[in-house]
Amino acid sequence: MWHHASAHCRASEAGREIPAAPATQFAPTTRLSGLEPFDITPNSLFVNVGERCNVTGSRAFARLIRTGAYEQALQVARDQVEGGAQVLDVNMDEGMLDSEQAMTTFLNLIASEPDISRVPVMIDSSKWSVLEAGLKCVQGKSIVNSISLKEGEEVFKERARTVRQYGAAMVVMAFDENGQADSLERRIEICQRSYDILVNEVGFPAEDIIFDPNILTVGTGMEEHRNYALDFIEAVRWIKANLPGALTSGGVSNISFSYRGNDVVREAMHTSFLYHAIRAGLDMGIVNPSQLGVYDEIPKDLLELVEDVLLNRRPDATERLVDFAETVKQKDKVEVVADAWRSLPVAERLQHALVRGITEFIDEDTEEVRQQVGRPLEVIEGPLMAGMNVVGDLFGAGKMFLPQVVKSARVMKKAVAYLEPYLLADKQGSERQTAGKILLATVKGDVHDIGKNIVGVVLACNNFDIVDLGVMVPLERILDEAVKQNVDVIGLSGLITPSLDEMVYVAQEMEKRGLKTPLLIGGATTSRLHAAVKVAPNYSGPMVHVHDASRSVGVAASLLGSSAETYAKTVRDEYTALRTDYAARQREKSYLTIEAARENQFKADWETAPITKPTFLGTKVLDNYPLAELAEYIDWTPFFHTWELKGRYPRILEDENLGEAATKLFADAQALLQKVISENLLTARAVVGFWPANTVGYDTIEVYADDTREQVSTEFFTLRQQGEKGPRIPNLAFSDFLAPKESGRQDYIGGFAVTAGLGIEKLIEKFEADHDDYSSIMIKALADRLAEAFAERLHQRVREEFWGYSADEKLTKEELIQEKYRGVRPAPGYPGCPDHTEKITLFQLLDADQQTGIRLTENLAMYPASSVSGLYYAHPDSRYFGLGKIARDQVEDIAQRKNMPIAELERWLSPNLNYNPTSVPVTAL
Ligand code: B12
Repeated sequence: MWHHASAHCRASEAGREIPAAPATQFAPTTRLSGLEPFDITPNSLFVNVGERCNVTGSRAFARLIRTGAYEQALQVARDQVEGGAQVLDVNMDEGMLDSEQAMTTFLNLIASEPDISRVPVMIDSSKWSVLEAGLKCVQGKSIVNSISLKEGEEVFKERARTVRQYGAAMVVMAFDENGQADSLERRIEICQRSYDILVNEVGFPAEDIIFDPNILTVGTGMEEHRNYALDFIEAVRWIKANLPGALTSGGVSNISFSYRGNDVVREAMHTSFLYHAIRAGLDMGIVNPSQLGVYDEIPKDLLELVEDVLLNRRPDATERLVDFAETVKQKDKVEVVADAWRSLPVAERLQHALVRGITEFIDEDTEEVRQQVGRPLEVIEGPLMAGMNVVGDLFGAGKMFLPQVVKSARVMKKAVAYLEPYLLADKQGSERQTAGKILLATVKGDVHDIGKNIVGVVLACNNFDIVDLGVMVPLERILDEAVKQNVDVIGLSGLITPSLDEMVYVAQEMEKRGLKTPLLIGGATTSRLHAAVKVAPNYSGPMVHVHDASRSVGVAASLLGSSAETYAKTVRDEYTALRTDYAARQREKSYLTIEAARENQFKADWETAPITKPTFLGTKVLDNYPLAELAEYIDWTPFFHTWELKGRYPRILEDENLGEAATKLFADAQALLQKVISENLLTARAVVGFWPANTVGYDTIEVYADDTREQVSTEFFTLRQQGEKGPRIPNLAFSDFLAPKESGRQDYIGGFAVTAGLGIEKLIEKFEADHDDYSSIMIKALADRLAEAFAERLHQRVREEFWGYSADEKLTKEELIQEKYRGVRPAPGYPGCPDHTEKITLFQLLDADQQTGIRLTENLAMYPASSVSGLYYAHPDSRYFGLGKIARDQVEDIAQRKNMPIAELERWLSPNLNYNPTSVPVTAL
């Protein structure tokens, strides 16, 4: 605790009263802090409070906040701190804003920028709720600005106590039940009364009270305003003499409001006013440092006119200053750029901007280099690439993390975009020396591209030239483009299992066309094993599976480097060994026949099993689902994984190594998420349904048209584990969790499809047009999180409300994420139900395409990408499991029940087959 010097202590020991020790006398010190402590003593110099993070005082700042441009808003804060602000005033009072939220968001963002949050914050609002919202997020000891007697003594005391509880100092305005003090007498009366209540009744430390005796505007032409400046100055003098320990402050720019638009006059007024007020004892003030000059440097004629007004020295002072104001030309004031790095040589500035991901000055710096070096290409190959090499090295050495690298890439892209017209105009050609040209594509039928895009950015940062063909790219197009653009490497990406085969087809076609281009395989479902077993035998050229973005650079460089051949051969040998080993292990594994597996099914006690009838049968659509509600259900851990920051949220924010990068990333995510929520930039929509259903013949689920159960409307086919199990371990299928028809129990199954990605294209387009991969990846990652959160929230509502079998379930968000509830929602494609084709039945039942706008691609991925669909089982023992491999007898059996050619089903299930289907075009195993 920072406090408290004069507290006296009363200990009671064995019932004996110890007399209070006499209060020690200290010179009162006001101790504030951001990340660093900040003391104000009677000997301290005037304290500057930066005023520009104020939506009421700065139109530019208001616009940044309204449009969610928090990154630039942070720059405003940073500029002030770097320009010498010792405290940062933050004010979000604007009718169009959700001020509590804006305050919270901005303060949280500041907290993750140590170069800003090192100084204390002044939380500034006329609304108590906003002040409290602010108090909840600031670190260190802040200042609340302000409370007053306006709403009476009780409210005043209560708020003061709350401020005290939060351990903050506070500004007290000279305002009471009768209004704002506008004369010296009223100022004195209110400040004295406030002080007495605070110090004597509330026990508020005097040195934490900062009086603001109202700086009001002079030079308005109104007689009664003429003494305002003097009254303020005299009030300060009185407070310092009569209210021991208390500090004084004020909003300085108010004084000159009538001269808005004339910075020369305003600057002189602020400078002179402060000069006099500080001499009277003013401790701090909310100021714009760029509107402050040096008292002695104010031209004498101007100073005289200004002081005539401020000190109320002549009746015609205002008119004389107005006349003069019209004659002074605006001084050409160059915006003072506070950041020290701006004075470095331009190449170093570029490097600084690249490493730090600062886009603000990139155009002007790029232009400066261009003028110096002449040729635009040399700008890229010289200082820009030099900067990016530093980024690449830092990333490689683990000193920079993926989100920072993606931000660096954004700076680079903007610089290159700036140079684009010059490159085109440069007649001597602008073919850049790169490390190689790499084509990237998400294969046909797959919609996910976050992973691929990240890889693209990381490779581009390392001077590879990227040709990105996007998502759902048919193999013909991939290969035609590869040839046409003469690429050095082809990289394929995929999220779902059907994409694995798609990649095999690409490899086969490359072989057929006689290509020798190195092939990279990546994406969530791919693996070294898949590459070794399925891809390698189909392609004689170099081929490598790449686990993640950080490894992509090393692999690409090896494939194109001087020892490329040796490298490719090493990988090929490795894959051959892997394949042989895999085949041997497969032979060792024992599988049951499907009949035996069924015999060993999970047997629930269907006589006693609780079954609840859903509150409705058929479907229900939830359109335009409130995003703010979904945001609360986000599981953030996978979000960090997306950005290759591996760790659990929230602990990751404190992690010694990753903490700083994670905190920054999280702040950026929060800012964008708030913008998405407040401007409704994404639409979330879901359809949920329940149907009467029973299991028949172990693995088929009959869905009935209505509760008479006379007509079967459709069937789901579940897959059963066939690997041999230990004693009393069942061979599971999801159908085990639904009452068999012969049990006589009438059971129900549920289904859902949710998306949070409607409307995302527009946003992505905008970000990409702005060369902003960082935000483009960010919005996709957020939409994915919202989709998953939607699935979680909907499942909760299903249990509690729509199906209602756990009507009084009360779980915390953590318990939800840990799935401590009854029932499961397996999604086709997940390990227990890898058959994506069941999605077709599900979509028909839900009429999902029509009801939600989610479309299925030819490989049964859902578009928009941020979508999830699945079934609901309610049995208390229902659980998730992995299917493992299955044998041909089961595949034949289902193919027959599904009425699907066996070869087709084998294609869909290929990663799960324990045999080598002749129909799958894989040449060797
Ligand atoms: C997050 C997630 C989701 C999110 C978002 C998906 C996304 N952004 O990719 C949501 C909730 C939307 C989702 C939905 C679904 N998912 Co999902 N999902 C995942 C999860 C947990 C993480 C994937 C991820 O985002 N990783 C982060 C990104 C950055 O990594 P990445 O894409 O893998 O990319 C990295 C590397 O792979 C590599 N890389 C990627 N591409 C390339 C290309 C090249 C050339 C190179 C060199 C490298 C490279 O570098 C990247 C960066 O490091 C995985 C499980 C897992 N742990 O992988 C399941 C997983 C991918 N999902 C799965 C499934 C089944 C689905 C659904 C079909 C479920 C359903 N029925 O609703 C849907 C399909 C969605 C659709 N649109 O069709 C399965 C897929 C397996 C299968 N049988 O198909 C997985 C594997 C889960 C599982 N164990 O079953 N999913």
